[in-house]
Amino acid sequence: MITLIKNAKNFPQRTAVKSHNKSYDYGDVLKASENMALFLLEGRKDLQEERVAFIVPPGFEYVSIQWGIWRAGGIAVPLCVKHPLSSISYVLEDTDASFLIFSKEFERLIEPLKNKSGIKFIPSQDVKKQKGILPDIILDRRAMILYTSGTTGSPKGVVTTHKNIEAQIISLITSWEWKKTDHILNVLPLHHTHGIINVLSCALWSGACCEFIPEFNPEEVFNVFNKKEVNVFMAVPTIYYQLIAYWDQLPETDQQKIAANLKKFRLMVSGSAALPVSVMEKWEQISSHKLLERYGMTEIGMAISNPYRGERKAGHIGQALPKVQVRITDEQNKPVDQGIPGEIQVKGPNVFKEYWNKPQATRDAFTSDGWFKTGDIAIFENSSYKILGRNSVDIIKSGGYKISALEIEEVLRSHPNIKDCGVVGIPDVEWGEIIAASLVLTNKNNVVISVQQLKDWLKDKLPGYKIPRKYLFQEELPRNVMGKVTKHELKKMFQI
Ligand code: MLC
Ligand code: AMP
Repeated sequence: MITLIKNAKNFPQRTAVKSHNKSYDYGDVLKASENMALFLLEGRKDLQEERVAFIVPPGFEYVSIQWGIWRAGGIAVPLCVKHPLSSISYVLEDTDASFLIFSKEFERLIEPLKNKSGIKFIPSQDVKKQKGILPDIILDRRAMILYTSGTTGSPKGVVTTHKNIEAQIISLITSWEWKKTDHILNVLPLHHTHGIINVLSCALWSGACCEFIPEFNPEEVFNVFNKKEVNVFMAVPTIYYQLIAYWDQLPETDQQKIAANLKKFRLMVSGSAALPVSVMEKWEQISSHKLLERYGMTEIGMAISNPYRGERKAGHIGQALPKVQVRITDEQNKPVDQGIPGEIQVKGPNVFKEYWNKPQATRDAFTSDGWFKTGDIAIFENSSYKILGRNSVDIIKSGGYKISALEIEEVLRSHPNIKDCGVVGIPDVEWGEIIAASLVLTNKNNVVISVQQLKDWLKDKLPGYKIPRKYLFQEELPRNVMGKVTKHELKKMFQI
């Protein structure tokens, strides 16, 4: 049986979830997820890994649906609540989803999809009490597909099995000493591993409480902290940056109240992007906590972490987590000596099964002896790993989101007045990187396009966080002798 479910049966009366001003215990989650599972099964024995996409706000409903899909033997495909229709449609088609479960907030958004054949549309409020028997799910089965951007155009579906997910959870529970008395606030999106595994699933595995607010907002976060229940917090560096900026402008009495509450936390973690040393230091001044920085990826969960007990080094990501093998290699996939930079490669039960329906991409992602190639460049020095960069300029990390420059270029090129374009990430202390686009326009009918018109045009083609924030209009793009756009040159042009 899926261990998350088995564990929950041990503490039915403990509070599992707080959302929308209500508390739900583990018994409530078990009941609601059982109803969901039986509703999906409609008398069948097992969903046999059918894909079930769902789009609901963060909270009790999300958890019940996710667990319900797992208990019915389906593959959970959580959708981003901020994605435009085109991105949602892409995921539904790519996964060949059999179901789309949606709450009423999304009814209008998904309306145009309803003519798609082969998908059953389920309003979440239609799921009622059911009776029946649930299948026994073996852990080798596929459990979830999360979408991640890569160096090849469109996002790829990362498939994890229940075994992968359990390995990812257990290594964090052990290393960060999760307890059933913990109470975490989840402000992260629930279509990515950080929010789903590190925050939600670790809490629920432990019998702890996971509290949700509808979306990240610094004032709301501090309001919740001031209720003095939350003792664990995890976020991307951009969120810490924005919390600091908000705290900075508060009256001194409010600042002191927040600082006193933060001091009592058990653990505060940063990850998904490099934590600037300035942010780490300022947060320590406010909260008296040295943030625990860790490193991970959708395909592997978490791999490397600073210690829970012991020295947390600024600018470093720490050591390999339990049961996760990590090595640094050269371009021939040969391990390098300590102190030499190279690619981080990872092996272990935490590593994903495959990219959905992309056997070649899956093969390309691994060495011949089974190590996953992360594409991140690091060095191991003074007993700790330190990230130095990435081996592709076409991957951008902004606000903790991984973004493919190529995907954005492809969309921009479909604009009737754009002849050519180059997209790059520009370093930024708040966002990690800011997306910047250089455009060569066609002179068709002497049309001039404004940045605002472009942003409006992009809005229904790309999620907000993939829309470039900086633009440069050029006669031509910088290219090397082979004719390839020189992205490093382009980056410099934005930084002048
Ligand atoms: C938003 N804005 C941006 C931006 N995103 N500006 C520059 N770059 C970006 N990427 C601007 C908007 O234009 C808007 O400005 C304002 O910020 C608010 O927009 P928003 O859409 O409301 O943003 P918000 O929801 O506040 O998003 C910020 C955020 C979000 C930090 C909360 O980016 C976020 O949730 N990030 C976490 C992503 C995550 O979970 N990644 C983990 C992946 S897993 P204006 O002027 O219009 O008001 C992984 C593995 C691992 O990486 O290791 O964990
Ligand atoms: P994603 O594909 O969204 O899961 O993003 C994974 C990527 O985030 C990794 O490949 C790294 O590039 C980056 N990342 C995660 N944690 C850190 C960190 N602590 N420091 C620097 N980069 C990080």
